[in-house]
Amino acid sequence: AANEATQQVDVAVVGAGFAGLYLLHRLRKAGFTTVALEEAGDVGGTWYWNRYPGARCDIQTIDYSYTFDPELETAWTWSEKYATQPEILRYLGFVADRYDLRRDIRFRTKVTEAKWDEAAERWRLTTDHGASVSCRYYIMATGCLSAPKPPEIDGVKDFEGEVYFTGRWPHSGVNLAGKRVAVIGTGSSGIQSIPLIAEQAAHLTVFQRTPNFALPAHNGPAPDERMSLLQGDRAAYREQARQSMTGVPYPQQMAVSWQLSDAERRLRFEEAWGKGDLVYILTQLWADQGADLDGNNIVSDLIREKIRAAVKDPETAAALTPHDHPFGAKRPCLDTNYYATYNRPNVTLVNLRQEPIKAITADSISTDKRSFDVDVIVFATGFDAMTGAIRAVHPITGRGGKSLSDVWAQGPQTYLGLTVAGFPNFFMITGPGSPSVLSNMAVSIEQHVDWIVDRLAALRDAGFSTIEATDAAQAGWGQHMADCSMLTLHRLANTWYTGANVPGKVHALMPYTGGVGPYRSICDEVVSRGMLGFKLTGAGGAAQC
Ligand code: NA7
Repeated sequence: AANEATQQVDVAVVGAGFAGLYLLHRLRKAGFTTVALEEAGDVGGTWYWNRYPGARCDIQTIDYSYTFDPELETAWTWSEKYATQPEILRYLGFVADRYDLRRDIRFRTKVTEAKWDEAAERWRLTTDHGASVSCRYYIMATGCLSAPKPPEIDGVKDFEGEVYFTGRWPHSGVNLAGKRVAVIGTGSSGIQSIPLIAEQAAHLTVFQRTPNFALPAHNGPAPDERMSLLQGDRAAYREQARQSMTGVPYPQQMAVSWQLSDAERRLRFEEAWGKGDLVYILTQLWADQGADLDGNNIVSDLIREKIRAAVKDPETAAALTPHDHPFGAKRPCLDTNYYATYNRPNVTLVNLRQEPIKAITADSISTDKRSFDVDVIVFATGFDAMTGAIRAVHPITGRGGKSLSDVWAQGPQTYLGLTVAGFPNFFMITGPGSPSVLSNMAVSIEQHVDWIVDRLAALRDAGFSTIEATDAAQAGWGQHMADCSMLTLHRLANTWYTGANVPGKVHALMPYTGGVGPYRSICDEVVSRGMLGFKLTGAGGAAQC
């Protein structure tokens, strides 16, 4: 039974990042009462937490922006091609103020449990404050890279120096001047922060397990050609992004690698390298680069050449050169001076493939060959991606007392990445099974939010009170996911896309690899075919589609 502390709303949203903010805005406009529950002290999600030196978005900011309100688009001007974390956080704060969203957000409030009440047809969310929320619909907007992974290295607790996680960087900042610093991890967070840490620290030792492909960001003003495309016809530019494979408006390449001469391929590659654009180099060289190993090897080799040219010491260059995965199968990084940083006299690279970490003591990190005295350890060791933040609400109990953790014991199962069979009126934004992390998140978030809010409004207007994916639809989506995954190279790398970075996590390629535009068409088709794959109940009748 509801107690006095229970807040009653139509829709509860968990998270006040890029997704949660837009959800609040849309839900309100659609006439739903709503509250967002946010663990952080303010809006921003990823951009609230990840304050490490050098943190930036590596999708161009003209593309990594809300598009739902043309007036908002012109009210905000980005200062750079790739904005820094503080600027993106200011943007999200600006959006929260402009649409007066903070009044419906409860900050410093963590959702600890969620339970579907079958009789009342409502979700009940418990928070760490003890107060609970009763809602008709429960939406997780908790992000894909928001649950930091524990360091998993023996002796971390014995270390008596300073310890930082890039994903939980202190808001007061960190002074590394004159200190001996260790960075563990060379994904995007490591690659962005290492050059800046090296400038401050007395000495920086980088502990690398797997080298990553990184491309120069060439940051600066937004490129004229992209700006004039956007400003020339904003609506068309945004529409092309929505229909594209990645959420950034680039055309599908038609030429395959073997149709091009060596000289033509090199020309295309050099042009792409000069642009400093991850999506461009991932999609615009030749059509087979992301789907076929032969086409991929050509670009991988060209990047390896660049790494060797940038790093003076051949042994260090060799250690920094990826050979274990196709380019793009693991999330590549954008960098500013990353490889050149290893030419500095105060930087040492430790290749953990050759000398694994044996122990961390009170003041050192030792491998089986050497010991390094350090004052500070920075863990840039990544996240329990895509499912970590969802499963952090535990248990999420659906129909018949089933818990989401049990249902996902063999890997996440969803319908469209948006819903789970057995969990009525429960939705996820950029959940496993959606394009999410293989796309420009801004475009995917808007598509998910629009689809969900439009459906909730339509169901309400038709008199339905519950919506739930059918088992058959969910199994079908799983099969389609598996089929699509055979068409790209993502399955060939051990990454956070597959869960391989978290010990014990089930190995399954979590994002949908079929592309943003095709995914949108499928979601729209589900609607035009009478909510295909969903069971609806309520006073409006019962429908099994
Ligand atoms: P990532 O990309 O998951 O990178 C984490 C890095 O930390 C990666 O190099 C890992 O090596 C390394 N790692 C993780 N655990 C360990 C242990 N125990 N020992 C040594 N090294 C370890 O996370 P990021 O935060 O950099 O980036 C996440 C995403 O944010 C990024 O892709 C963009 O989409 C934005 P591994 O490769 O697993 O061998």
